[in-house]
Amino acid sequence: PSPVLFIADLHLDPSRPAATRAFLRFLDTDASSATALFILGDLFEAWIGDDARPADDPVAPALAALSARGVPIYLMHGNRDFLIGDDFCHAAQATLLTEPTRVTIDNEPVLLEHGDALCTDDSAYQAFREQVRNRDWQATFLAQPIAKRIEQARTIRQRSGEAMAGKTARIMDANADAIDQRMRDWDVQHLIHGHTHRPALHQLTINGQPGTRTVLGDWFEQGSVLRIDHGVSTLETLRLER
Ligand code: OKV
Ligand code: MN
Repeated sequence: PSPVLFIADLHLDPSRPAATRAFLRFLDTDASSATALFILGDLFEAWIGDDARPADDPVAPALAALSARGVPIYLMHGNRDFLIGDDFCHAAQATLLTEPTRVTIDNEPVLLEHGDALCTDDSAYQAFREQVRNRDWQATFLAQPIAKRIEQARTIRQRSGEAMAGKTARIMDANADAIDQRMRDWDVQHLIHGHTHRPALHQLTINGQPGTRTVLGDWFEQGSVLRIDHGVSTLETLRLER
């Protein structure tokens, strides 16, 4: 059924209220007439645990309101909000998807993921990812008092900033072999992901057959929404008002 909407990399944060405002407006307008909404990671700029969610957070209630209007919401972790848990998903009335997830849209199998796992040229980042996506690391992190978590998050951010500074755009992009491998492994001709902040509709050949890789954009200067309507993909931009 159509239209299905996909977004990623909103990086919502109190420091950029325009993005949150645009997102809330999007939920009340475009998303309200969708068949489903998929959020493919990095909804939030940072997430240090569901128990640290601000009491006045407008996002979970707005998602729950959309869900109550009959639009199913599917949420995937990104590299910044991988600590989103069951409490948040319950508050948002969203279903957490594991990565990657294979869905059928307009009769076509499509693979969904955040996209950071495809950036295999960045081995330092992949080592970090392995560490923080580990159950024990997460349990240890979440067992700390919130003040300690904030402190550790600051250290992680600082380290990542330093590590990123010396990296080229190519190292941080999705690797063509990783894409090919993933699509073959999951037997799909279509892949949708975010993370690289390079919105595009790519045509490619997988297993000798035509395929597509759709990359969602971020919500920094404008919003980015993928609409699939009767098998036709459109990457739309949304204005962010000041
Ligand atoms: C990118 C690299 C991190 C290298 C985590 C709270 C948490 C922020 C975070 C922000 C930065 C990861 C998650 C990133 C590259 C690193 C580390 C090393 C070598 C928390 C707030 F989990 F503690 F709650 N971060 N990112 N590194 O941008 O993906 O490249 S990151
Ligand atoms: Mn990301």
